[in-house]
Amino acid sequence: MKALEEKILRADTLEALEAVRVEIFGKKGYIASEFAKMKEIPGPEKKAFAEGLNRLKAQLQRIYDEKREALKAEALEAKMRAEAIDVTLYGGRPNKGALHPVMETMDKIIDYFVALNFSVESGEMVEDDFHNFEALNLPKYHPARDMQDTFYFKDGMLLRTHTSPVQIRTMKSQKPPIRMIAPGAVFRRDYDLTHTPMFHQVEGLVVDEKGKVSFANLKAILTDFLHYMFGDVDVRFRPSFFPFTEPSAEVDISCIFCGGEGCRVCSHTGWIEILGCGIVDPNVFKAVEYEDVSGYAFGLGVERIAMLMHRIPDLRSLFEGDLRLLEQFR
Ligand code: 2U9
Repeated sequence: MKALEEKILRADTLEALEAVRVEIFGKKGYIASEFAKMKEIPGPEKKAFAEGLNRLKAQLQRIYDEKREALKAEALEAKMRAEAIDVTLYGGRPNKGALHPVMETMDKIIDYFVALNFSVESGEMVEDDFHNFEALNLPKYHPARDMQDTFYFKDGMLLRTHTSPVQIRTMKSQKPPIRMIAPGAVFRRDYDLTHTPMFHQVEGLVVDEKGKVSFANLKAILTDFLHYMFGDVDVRFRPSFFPFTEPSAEVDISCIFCGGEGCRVCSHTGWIEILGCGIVDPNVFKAVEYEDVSGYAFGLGVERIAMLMHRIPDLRSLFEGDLRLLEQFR
């Protein structure tokens, strides 16, 4: 019997103990086979034999139960040791986010005009033909409406190609005078070093009684704005064309990289184009049924300005969500 007892005590894992249990207490185990011998025991001795066997079984069972409890406790102990967490260990600090350089630039632009009492208006990104094109003096068959440049939906709606529909809707819902900017995302089918299918614009519009708003006002405010954005730069207005303004101009600043000497960034011209502007075309006022007013408007691409301010060579890198780029703008 000592041998069986030893077997139980020597089991060093719950699995090993289970094997021993089957060997001793199982259907074909030692105890069962001993009871099977009963039928060969002569009648008078049966009782004593059975009693002895039951005693033995109870004794082994007790040793087994104790051993099992001990092994279970050991296994639990080991599991807890393996899974222990030292809550006092230093865990590092959570990564703090930061404004995306495009949003930071947009905020800086918005701040300037808010300080001058411009309202900040917004609208929908899905627009109709009237608000995105027709009302802006871009009639049917104008090349800017080309499928090549504009994302159209099947029902004729489109993704706005500029924020100008916001100005149209603002003029339709408010009376002059209007001093507003429209910052937001716009969409064009374009993808290369300096173009992405989605980018951000800030456009501005000032409308007042005829004669109260002049090209001189426009020149003054935009020159001051560009000094606010870029510091001590030269500013020049160059005649240009936009369907929604007449006359129109493009505005350049002296190159912030070479100071006007000429370098690769400014294509050796000494100047960098920064925004477009003009006096609102009378056809635009006709479309919104405004009479006896004059106004000026301007527009700029936010990514382009962010690229210049941060010397980012490829516009697409602003939209890849690569933390190695974004971490440089903390
Ligand atoms: C209304 C009337 C006039 C908005 C204007 C520009 C000139 C312009 C470009 C700058 C870079 C677009 O993002 S860009 O490619 N914009 O040059 N935008 S005038 O004129 C308006 C807008 C709305 C009702």
